[in-house]
Order: sequence, then C-alpha cells, then structure tokens
Amino acid sequence: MNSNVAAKSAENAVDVLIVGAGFGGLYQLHRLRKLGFSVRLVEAGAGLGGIWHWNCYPGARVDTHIPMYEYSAKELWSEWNWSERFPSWSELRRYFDFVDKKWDLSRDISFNTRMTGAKFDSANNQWDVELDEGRSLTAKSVVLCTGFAAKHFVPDIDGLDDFEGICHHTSLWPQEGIDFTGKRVGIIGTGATGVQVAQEASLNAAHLTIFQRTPILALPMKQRKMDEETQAEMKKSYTEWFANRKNTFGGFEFSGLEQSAHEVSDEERTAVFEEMWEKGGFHFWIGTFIDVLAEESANLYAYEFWRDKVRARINDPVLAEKLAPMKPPHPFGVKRPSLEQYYYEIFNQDNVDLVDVNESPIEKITAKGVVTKEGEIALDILVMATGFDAVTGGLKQINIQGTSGKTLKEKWDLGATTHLGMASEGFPNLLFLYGPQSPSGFCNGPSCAELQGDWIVNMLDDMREGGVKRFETTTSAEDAWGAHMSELADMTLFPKANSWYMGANIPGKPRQLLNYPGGLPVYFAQCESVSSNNYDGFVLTK
Ligand code: NA7
Repeated sequence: MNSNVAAKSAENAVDVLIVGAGFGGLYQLHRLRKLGFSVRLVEAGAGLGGIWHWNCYPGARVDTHIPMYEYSAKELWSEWNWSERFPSWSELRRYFDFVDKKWDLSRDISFNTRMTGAKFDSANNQWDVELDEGRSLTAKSVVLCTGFAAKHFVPDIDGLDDFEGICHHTSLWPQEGIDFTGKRVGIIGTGATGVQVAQEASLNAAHLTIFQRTPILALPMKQRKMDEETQAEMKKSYTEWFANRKNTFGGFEFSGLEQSAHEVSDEERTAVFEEMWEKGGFHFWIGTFIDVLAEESANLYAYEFWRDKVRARINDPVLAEKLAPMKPPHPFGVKRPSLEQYYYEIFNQDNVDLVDVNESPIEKITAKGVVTKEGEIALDILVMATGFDAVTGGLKQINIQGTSGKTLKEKWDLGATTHLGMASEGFPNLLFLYGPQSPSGFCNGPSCAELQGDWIVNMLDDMREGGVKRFETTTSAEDAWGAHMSELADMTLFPKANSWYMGANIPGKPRQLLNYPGGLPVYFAQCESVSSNNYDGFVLTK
C-alpha cells in the first residue's frame, strides 16, 4: 500500500467512495449526496457513461428499448427525447451529458482516475484506498459500480501481436473512429458486439470475414425512429411502466406469460411467438411462455420458431445450417440473444464470408492476416469482438485486500461467494452493485442501478442512523445465498451453455451461474426481508 495512504486530509476522507460513472455509480452519487453523505466518485474514463464512454465501435447501440434504458426520474424524462427506439452510443453519451447538467454530477467526480487497490483499516473502520498515479483517499464505505463489462477479454491466439494492420478489441475502439470503406475487415466473435460491427462493416468494407465459433441466436431488434409526438403519448405511461419494473423478471415494463408452452395448441403457441417476434427486442426472449428457459422441450419450440424465421432469410443452405442449425447448438436464450437489424441478410452479399472456426480453426495470426487450414485470409483491419471477463472480472482486477489478508481475487479464485450478490465476508463496509449472484446480467441496467441502488443507499443510511461503524456479512449468510442460487440455477437451462453468464467464456474461470435467475420480484423480496430483519446475515458493530 502506498505510504501516501496514511495522509488523510479532510478533502481526501469521504463517507462513501463510489467507483464507476455509469448508470449505477451516478445514481449512487445523486442519491447519497442528497442525503448529506460526503461522496467522491472515481472513474477510469475521461467522461460519463460507464460502458458508453468506452463503446464507440461502428454500430454500437444498446439492446434495451426506450424508455427502459434511462432513469425513471420525471425531471429527466419529461425534458428528454430519443431519436431511436434503441439508441446509439453517441446519443447515449448526449443523454449522460444532459443528466450531468440536470443533477450537477461532475463536480464530485474524479475522471481519469482508476481505483487500483484498497485495504481495510480495522482500527478506524474505514478503507484506505489507493488510486492510480500515487493518489489516495479514505472512505468509511465503498460502493463498487464497475458494471459487468469492465474487463475485456482477448483470446491467446498465436501471432496476434505480429499483425501489422489495425487491430482493436471493441471496448477499446479509438474514439476518433475507424473507416471500413474499401478495407478487408475480419471480425472474431459473433456475440452482441460482433453482430453490430458486422452489420456496419458489410455496408462498405471491400471484404468482410466473420470468424464464428458458436452461432448467435440473434433476435430482430425492430429498430424505429422516434419522434417527439410519439414519445409525448408514451410518456403518459412512463410513471406506471417504471413503477412496474420491480414486478417483472428482468426489470422491463413487460413480463412473460404464466402459461407453459405445452398448455396451448400449436396455433396458439405460434401466435404468441409471432406477436413477441413482431414486438422486437427481448420480447421473444423473456416475453413468451414460463417454461421456455426452464424446460428443454418447451425451449425447443422457441428454438425451432427462431430457426425457421432465420433460415428463410439466408439464400445458401450451407450457410443457413451454420448460422441457424437444424439442431440447437444449445438451448435458446441461455446465452444472451443479441439483437440484429439485417445481420442474416449480409451473408447473401458477395463481400461477406463466414469462417466456422470449429471446422477451420484459427492456426495463427501473421503480419498480413489470419491463417486457417484453408490458407491465409489477408486483412487490413482485425476486430476482436471477443467479449469480457464478465461480472467478476472488473471487481477482481482491483487489488482489494480484506480483513483476512486475502484479496477479493484470491477469495473468489474458486468462484464468487456473496450475500445477496452485494457483499462478501471479510470485506466490511464494501458493497457492489450489479455484482455476481445478483440479477445483474439478467436485469436491465438502469432498472438495477435504481432498484438495487436504492437498497444500497437505504442500507448506508440505516447504518449511519443506527451509529453502525462497521457492517460485514458472514460465511453462513454466503453459504445460504450460494445454496439458494444453486437451487434456482438447477431449475433453469442456463447451466447448459458455455456462456459468460456461466463464466465459461474465459479459460480457467470457475463455472458458476453469475447472475441471479429467480427474477426481480423474488430477488427483492429477499433483499427486503434482510433489511427489515435488521440486516439479517450482516454483523453490525457500533
Ligand atoms: P460475447 O457475447 O461474450 O461474445 C464474444 C464472442 O467472441 C463470442 O461469439 C465468442 O464465441 C467469441 N470468441 C471468444 N473467444 C474466441 C476464440 N478464441 N475464437 C473464436 N471466437 C471466440 O461478448 P460481446 O462483447 O459480443 O457482448 C457482451 C455483452 O455486451 C452482451 O451479452 C450484451 O449484454 C452486451 P463463443 O460464443 O464463446 O463460442
């Protein structure tokens, strides 16, 4: 720990340190400041927005429809209109600037400042926090709002450093942009990000090669331009929609049916699937039958509907089989189904090729391109759309040392253990939002930022009111939460795919379901039960 940490000037001592200026962190700052806490927010990036500060690759846009992807505060939405149903990264950045002005946030944010480590000072019940460039501060409590995608992942491919063209991971895309026009572009990865980049590159690249390992079961976005008049009409329902988020599985304004896919006739089932397909976005994922994500034969109905829709859009039957196989590569919806606008049509173009890396593995990367057993594919630009060490990676990369001397990384070596997905034993006065074993990846980001965020704010307020200097969860509370998670996971099909939900996209990462699969109503009932029972599962010290 840097010796500067010992220097505790008033300016460098705060009640609460917040890490990350995305939806979660900004909401914490706004609410905690209003309650009279002294607060500092540190942000590694140069601006607001969290992932939207970094994401600027061609085609980057959110996969949640408006108005669910914004704050629920009327003073904000009454003055803000979007131009598209699924906004782009640049419009999201404008939104964050607007929120900054309305809530006057930046004055308490240190930009270009990364939290590198922390050690709990048991004598004073506070965290000694190390920031980069030798800076430091102390905080009575720390709230980590680092999001689920703070640590990017690049696979270890032989020769990657030798490539002489342009090569970037999508989350580290140059802010000035890169023009694909007339270039030979390669994309490794076909997750949400790969699909978005591929659509853009197909428009003007001389040639586009997409390296696919697992077909993405992408859903139609049904993007639309939005005008003010339409939004004025929609705004009549915003209060009701936002209030209802807590009652839905994923923090949207809609829920799935209570009915099994087996309880209805073939015609009725198809009608439900058609209706949700036409609504676009995640409706087809979490808006149909209750057992689609829980039972294989119900799931197969959804897969087959998806498959037939997609295959009808692809001219070449060989490509159709690679992109939408007759037999599911894994159950539908247990890997995040990204949203597409014209992804499947691009494979009908002469300038687009698909390489199935299961048949033709990438052997190495050279100065000029990518080598498979078919030979070298020459490239000018190589896009690494290879995802993230999701949910835990961003937390574990900070050198946070708990009371046992172990870091969070060391403690979670065999898997993350938490209470409510918000606290971990041995790390007093530290809470994390959107963390492992909380709804995180299964919940719309802004909904979690507010709903889980309110629980955290209320806890900190209750601790202050009650004169509690140190709060810390216990091993038995973690064990109980872990058992609850396992029980819920076993009731779903999520463990059946190698997804980032399971930690399975990162070599060596422990396999566990990282997101709470019980839905928000069940999750928040547990949280409320803990808080109303004097923070059951936490040891409170005055
Ligand atoms: P994802 O969804 O994790 O996608 C990463 C993609 O990269 C996926 O298709 C992977 O294939 C592929 N990948 C990873 N390593 C390799 C190697 N070694 N070779 C070939 N292909 C590889 O990340 P995204 O950035 O697209 O999306 C992350 C989230 O952001 C998304 O879920 C939304 O919530 C927004 P795989 O499928 O593992 O076989």
